[in-house]
Parts: sequence; structure tokens; C-alpha cells
Amino acid sequence: MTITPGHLREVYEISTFAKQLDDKVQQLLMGGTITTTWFSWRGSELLGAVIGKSMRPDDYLVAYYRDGMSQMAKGFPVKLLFAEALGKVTGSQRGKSGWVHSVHPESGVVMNSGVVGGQLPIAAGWALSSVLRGDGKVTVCNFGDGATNEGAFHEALTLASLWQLPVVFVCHNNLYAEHTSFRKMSPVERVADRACAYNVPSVVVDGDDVPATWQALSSAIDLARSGGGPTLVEAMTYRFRGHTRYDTMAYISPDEIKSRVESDPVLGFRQWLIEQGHASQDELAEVDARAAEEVEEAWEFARDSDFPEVDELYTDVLAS
Ligand SMILES: Cc1ncc(C[n+]2csc(CCOP(=O)(O)OP(=O)(O)O)c2C)c(N)n1
Ligand SMILES: [Mg+2]
Repeated sequence: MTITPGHLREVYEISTFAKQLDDKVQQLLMGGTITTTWFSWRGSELLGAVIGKSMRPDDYLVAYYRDGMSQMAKGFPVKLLFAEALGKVTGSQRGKSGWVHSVHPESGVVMNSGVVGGQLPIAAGWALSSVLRGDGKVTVCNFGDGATNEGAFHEALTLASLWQLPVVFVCHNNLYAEHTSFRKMSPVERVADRACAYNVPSVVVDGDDVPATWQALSSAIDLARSGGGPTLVEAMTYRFRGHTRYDTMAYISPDEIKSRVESDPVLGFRQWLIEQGHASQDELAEVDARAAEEVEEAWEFARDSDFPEVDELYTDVLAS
């Protein structure tokens, strides 16, 4: 699917919204207003927006704990996501999952994992289900650079390649896994270098470059849908905040963080849209203001919702 000016504006809408939501959650957490297990996606908003928007609405997204921006771009309603994060009964799983395991099958967000790498074999399973049903859907599977050192990465790519499954593996290489830099944990320079061991095509893309990332994902999705099997996409990105909110990032040079934060990709993309004539300053200011209102509405909805009754603990947990 070729990127259109309409897609570019949608990517901006989702990414400015995701950026503002992340800032809001961070502010609420640091002020002690809320408690929730939280992994900030600041710095990767554009990548997530492109992933969600370049997929077909009925395709499957297998998510991971840091990619709320992809889930919202795929159609996961933010109110359900925010309420879920706060353990409220109005959340997507009625408060039992939090950010880390929230799913929304209606929009194709079929799985989300806090188990690093655990989602890759499950994504292969979703892709196998599409082959068996002949439904023409593609599964896109997100994971971090650290996940590529799990055995599950090797197992999933091997099987997906042998069985030519319709799945696209998207590594969000933000250069760190918890407090360890990619350089210290990978014997090869690029995650994509590993793909040849599985006879899987691979591509490295700058996750801040919206048209290039869209092109890479669309080609991989088209290939998968036409029976050409899996692709490994390595999208280079960055994590503006620590692994968790308590992380002081002492293991990264302050200059590195400063230069990344100063060249905020969402603001860079905003400038690019104006320079290329895709949107005016005023139009984007309106988008930003609407995003701020929607963030507030989602927060108020989550805040004002009730906690579940105790019985909810046993509902939808075991199959009868
Ligand atoms: C199987 C497993 N091992 C360890 C952990 C603890 N853990 C949580 S996040 C994380 C880092 C993963 O880094 P990466 O895959 O690069 O993703 P990022 O957080 O950078 O997006 C680790 C080791 C876990 N949740 N699951
Ligand atoms: Mg990482």
C-alpha cells in the first residue's frame, strides 16, 4: 500500500496523540496520582503509528509492553487502554491485564506480551491460523532488540520460514534492553544480519523516517499476503525515558540522551509535513489541541471508572 497524504496526516494524528498521552501518564505517575506498571514509548511514536496504519484493519497485531502507540494506531480505543492500565472495570480486560497484557480483538490487537520474546512463537501461531482458515490476513509482530537474544526468536523465525507463514517480525531496536546497550549484547552489528540464518529476507529502516518505514512495512506485508513468507524488519528507534519510571539512565551518556530528545522525531515530522505542503501550521495546531482534549477525556474516563468487584477475579480466566 503506497503512502498517501491522508496516511501522512493520520500518522501525525496518532503520533502527536501518543506523545501527549505518554507525557500525561508520566506526569501522573511521577506526581504520585496513579500507580501502574508502565513502559514509556516516547521516542517511538512515529514507528508505532506507521505499523498500525500500514496494516489492513483485519490484520493481526501481536504487540509488546512498550508499543501502546502501535495498538492505538491499529484501533485499540484509548479509553479502554487507559482504564485497563489503572485496573478499572471499564478497561479492555475489565482491569485484569494492565498495559502489559491488554488486548482488543475487535481491532485486531490479538496479543500483548510482558514476557520478553514470548510473543514471537505466538505470532507464528496466529499466522498459521490464517493459513489454515485461508483468511488472507497478515500478522505483524512487534518486539525489542533484547528479545532477539531469547530462544523464542530463533524458534519463531525458523518455523515461520520453513512453513512460509504470513508474518512480519518488526524489531524496535531502541539500542537498549533494560540497562544494557545493544553493542554489549549482540555479536553482530544489526539484528537484520541474523535473518540469513533462517533464509528470511530482512531490511533495516530508520523508524523516524515515515515514508521509508511505511514502504518497508508495506512491502513485507504484501509479500506475506501473497504467500512469500516472513520478513524481518529492523526499525531503528530510541527510548527517551528510562526502562521503567525509576530508571535514572545513568548507563547512557547525558549528551546522547540530550541530542536525541532535542531532535524529537514527532516534531521533526511535523516540520517536514509543513515544509512539504502536506499540512499547514494552523491545521497541525488544531490536531495537537484535539489530541490534548482526547488525552484529558481518556484520563477522566479512566479516573472516574470503578474498580471491579472481587468476583471479576475469576471471570474469563479459566475456560469452562
Ligand atoms: C522472558 C523475560 N526475561 C526477562 C524479562 C525482564 N525484562 C523486561 S523488559 C526487558 C528488556 C527487553 O528489552 P527489549 O527487548 O530491547 O525491549 P525494550 O524494553 O527496549 O523496548 C527485560 C529483560 C521479562 N519480562 N521476560
Ligand atoms: Mg530495546
